[in-house]
Amino acid sequence: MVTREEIESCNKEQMDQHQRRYDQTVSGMADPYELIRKIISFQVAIPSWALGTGGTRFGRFRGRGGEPGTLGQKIEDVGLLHALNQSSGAISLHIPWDTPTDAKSIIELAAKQGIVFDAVNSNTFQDQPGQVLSYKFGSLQHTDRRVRRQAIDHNIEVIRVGQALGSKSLTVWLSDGSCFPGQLNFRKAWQHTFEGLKEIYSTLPKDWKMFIEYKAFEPNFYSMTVGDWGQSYLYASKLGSQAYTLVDLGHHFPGENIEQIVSLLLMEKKLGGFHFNDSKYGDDDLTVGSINPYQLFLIFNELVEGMDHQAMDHHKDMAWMIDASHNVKDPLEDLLQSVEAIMIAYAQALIVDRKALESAQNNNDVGLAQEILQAAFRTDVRPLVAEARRRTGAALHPLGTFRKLKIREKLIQVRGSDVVATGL
Ligand code: RM4
Ligand code: MN
Ligand code: MN
Repeated sequence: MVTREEIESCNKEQMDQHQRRYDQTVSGMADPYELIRKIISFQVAIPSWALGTGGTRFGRFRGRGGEPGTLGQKIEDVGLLHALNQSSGAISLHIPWDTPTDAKSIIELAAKQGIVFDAVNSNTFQDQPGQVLSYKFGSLQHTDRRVRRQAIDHNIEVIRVGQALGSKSLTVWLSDGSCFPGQLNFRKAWQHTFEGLKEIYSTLPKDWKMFIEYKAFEPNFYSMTVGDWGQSYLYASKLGSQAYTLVDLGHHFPGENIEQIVSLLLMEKKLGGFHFNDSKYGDDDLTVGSINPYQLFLIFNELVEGMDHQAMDHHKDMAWMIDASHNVKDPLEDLLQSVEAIMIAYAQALIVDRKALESAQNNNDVGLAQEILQAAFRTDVRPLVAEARRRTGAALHPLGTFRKLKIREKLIQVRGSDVVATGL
């Protein structure tokens, strides 16, 4: 669908302008090559459910078409993104939305595109056709032990699916909770959930991690059984060293200090995974960096600081994923924008003058500390990120190249305009 030559020829047209901007950006930087090296190795997984047009509880509008109708086509889509940016070399599957029927051929297809399998995600927040018992009143928290059993078995099955693909982690996001006061005994709900997680955890292969994702509200609106980082941390720390908290940016109340949460979880070695998106009022899974890029930068600032403090590998020691839903934009364009926003915030965090910041903090020089952070945030690092892409054979401008090469039009030609991808 897109070749290296096509990308290169688009790059060629933009090369003069790029070179000028790049020279200017790196002129004052001590070691731009080290920055470029880090940017190149940073990879963000794409969730299998984000490749189609999403909807809201008020319905779903048609997308432009050409959406992936099969898991194979979803992998092709991630391959397209990866060809354009060389930064999204992984896919995260949601089971049962994207259960592979033939693991071997799926692995081969992914390998051809340079794609690996990131965390597998279980789904006990919906009833599936033919499912025996309903999750209407929760899954692992349920008052009926048979429903709990069904949810535990599903998670164990998801681990098995992931093992066949080479995944190394399971993400458990539970929608369990209650909609009205009095509906739930909080303590029993917590204990049931913990018992279930414990059983799932006990089947985890030794080289796997388990991520407990929290969410402040929705679909339950009065209480969530894994509602905040404190609850997630409690489960994860009681479970053991293979269990971690997963932070999804959209799962907080407006105004929450997510960067502080990140910092403390890293301190406790309990931050395992990350779901990127943006939101203004609640979890609306908007394009990363579209509403509050400064917050994204502040979060990355803590991530880099905390990971460096523990000598963690920025890429390998954390599961990075986009978790978004696209109601009005082309999903592939939206994902390209999200990855770009992540790489920009990451690069900005890398150029924070850490020594100067530490000394400003020690001297309680509040004004200077702010200046230092904002100096990094206000640096236009886009040419640096573009250069990292160029060096790996990707596009200087992924979105522009996607449009120029008419990739969506080609997908519509091949797949038609009526296919609807599984997912949200
Ligand atoms: C949830 C949560 C999970 C995601 C589902 C689709 O809000 O963010 O990570 O798998 O949505
Ligand atoms: Mn999520
Ligand atoms: Mn979410």
